[in-house]
Amino acid sequence: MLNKYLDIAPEVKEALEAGRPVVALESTIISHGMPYPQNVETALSVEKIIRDNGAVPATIAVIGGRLKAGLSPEEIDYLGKTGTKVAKASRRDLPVLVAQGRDGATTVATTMIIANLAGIKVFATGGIGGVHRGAETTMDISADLQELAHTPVMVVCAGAKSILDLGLTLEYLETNGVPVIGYQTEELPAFYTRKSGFGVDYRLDTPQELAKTFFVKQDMGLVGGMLVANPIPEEYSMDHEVINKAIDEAVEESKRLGIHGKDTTPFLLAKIKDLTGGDSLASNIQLVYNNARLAAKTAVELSKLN
Ligand code: PSU
Ligand code: MN
Repeated sequence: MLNKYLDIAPEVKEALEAGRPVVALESTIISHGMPYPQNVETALSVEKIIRDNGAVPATIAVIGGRLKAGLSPEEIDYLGKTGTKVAKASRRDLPVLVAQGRDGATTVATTMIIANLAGIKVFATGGIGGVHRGAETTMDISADLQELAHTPVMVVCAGAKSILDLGLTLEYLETNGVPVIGYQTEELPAFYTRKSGFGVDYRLDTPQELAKTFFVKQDMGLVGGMLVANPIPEEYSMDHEVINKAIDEAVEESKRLGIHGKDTTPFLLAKIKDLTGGDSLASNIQLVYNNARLAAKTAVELSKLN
């Protein structure tokens, strides 16, 4: 597809034109979600995992005001090294960054927008944004949820962190017609742990079923995306008490300091990492790998249907 603001990397373009599987990856997780150099190492390993599972990776970002679908290792290194000095780019930030020729690390929302422009249907990440705890007064609801309502991209995540109000996040997705699918589970995973106490809408057990469901959704002309929640592998999941204590403390501190707006999620993620002495980072990396594998396999199945 042609868009004058979009650059598709040659390898990604070739794959898309030939109908071969491609998986989109976000860049906020690189610049704002993990420290350097683990962020760059993880981003490059994720790309390799996608290739090993039969798809072409397309890491997405805004660089010099251009929407990029597919980055070079040098560009990934730049985003990781520059870290939080790269603007976190959600939907509302895009026009300013493009008009001013600036860089942006794309959130789930913005990665979905650019993936869709490029014609990429499957996207792997760690966790999505959602309805924050206390949103009934702060109104802090991630733009990721609205994007899932409108933009036809399948997002494979490890559920949502309990920095969010998971119950309200599920209600919001239901109202907006977004299917929430548990991969081999009936329960919404809570990112660092496999269980949250909240059920998902449907359980599907194979990449084929995920691909078929998403294909049919689009074929029916139903707008919007689909959320696949893939639990962290047992051996990397964290102790419920340890992680929930760290999350509660992080949420308390963010309230005390009056953190708000786009700073909330990165603040909480960094605080949780400090409080768990880096254990949460190791789990975070493994669940992203796990999602990359599932997304690549699903993209392979989807390419057989399209
Ligand atoms: N949740 C995580 N890790 C992340 C994010 C969320 O567990 O890195 C990032 C994603 O890029 C997500 C964004 O799209 O934070 C949501 O930010 P906000 O809540 O400001 O919309
Ligand atoms: Mn927010």
